[in-house]
Amino acid sequence: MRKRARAARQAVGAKARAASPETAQAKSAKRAAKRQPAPIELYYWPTPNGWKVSIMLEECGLAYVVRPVDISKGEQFTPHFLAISPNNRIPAIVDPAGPGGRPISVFESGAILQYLGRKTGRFYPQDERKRVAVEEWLFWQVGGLGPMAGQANHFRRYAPETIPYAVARYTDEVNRLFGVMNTRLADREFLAGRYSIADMACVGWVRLAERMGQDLADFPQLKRWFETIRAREAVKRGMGIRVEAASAVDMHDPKVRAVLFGQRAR
Ligand SMILES: N[C@@H](CCC(=O)N[C@@H](CS)C(=O)NCC(=O)O)C(=O)O
Repeated sequence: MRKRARAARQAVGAKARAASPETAQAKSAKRAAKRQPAPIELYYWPTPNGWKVSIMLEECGLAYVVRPVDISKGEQFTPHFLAISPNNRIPAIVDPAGPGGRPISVFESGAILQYLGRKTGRFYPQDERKRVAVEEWLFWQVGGLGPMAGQANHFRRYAPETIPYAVARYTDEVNRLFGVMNTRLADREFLAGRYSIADMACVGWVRLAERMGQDLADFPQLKRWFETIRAREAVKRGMGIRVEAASAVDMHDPKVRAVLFGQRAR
């Protein structure tokens, strides 16, 4: 008799469990979690270098989580971050599903863009001629536009005293580089023909043209290119990632300046 009652209770319990919507949801969430690869970790701060990678992740529809690195507080020097990015610079990524299914970390924005391009087969053509064109403009950005624009920004906005020679030197150089892009874009829609990681690398720097003393009205082809790219939904999302602490950074604060400027070998 007792046996029968226990069996009946068990049957009711099993039925209740099967019917419970929470249990079904939990089960399907577990199944989905198993199917979905773990997200890529993006070590990020909202700057033109950070945007390159957030744009690419958005363009490719890859799952990712943002790990803010507050470079104004020195978080780029933590052992954890240096193990991923030994140059103490953002951006960097950790892809848990790297080659061979094992995690991989990548630093340097250009290397990250190439890695994600190879991983997804998107925005980085396999055809050798097309790939060379993308690489030419990608390296042009990481070796030229980025550093020159960075120095122009520094001497125009952050130097403790105005050094006219340095201001003119870097402002002119950015002007020259914008001119190179403008000419390149006269007979093609994007830098390497089709929209690619080379365009993603450049767009954040063009967005901040004014800070580098440039007026996009002087570069009509570049302006057209910029407006086309900026209108893309993925680009809006990628450049729109907010980090609360970043908007509160005061570049005149001596503590912030001590972290960011005058860095020497450690
Ligand atoms: N060549 C590097 C440059 C990256 C870079 O300069 N990142 C800046 C932010 S835009 C940074 O992390 N600065 C931290 C610091 O100066 O300590 C790349 O392309 O990834």
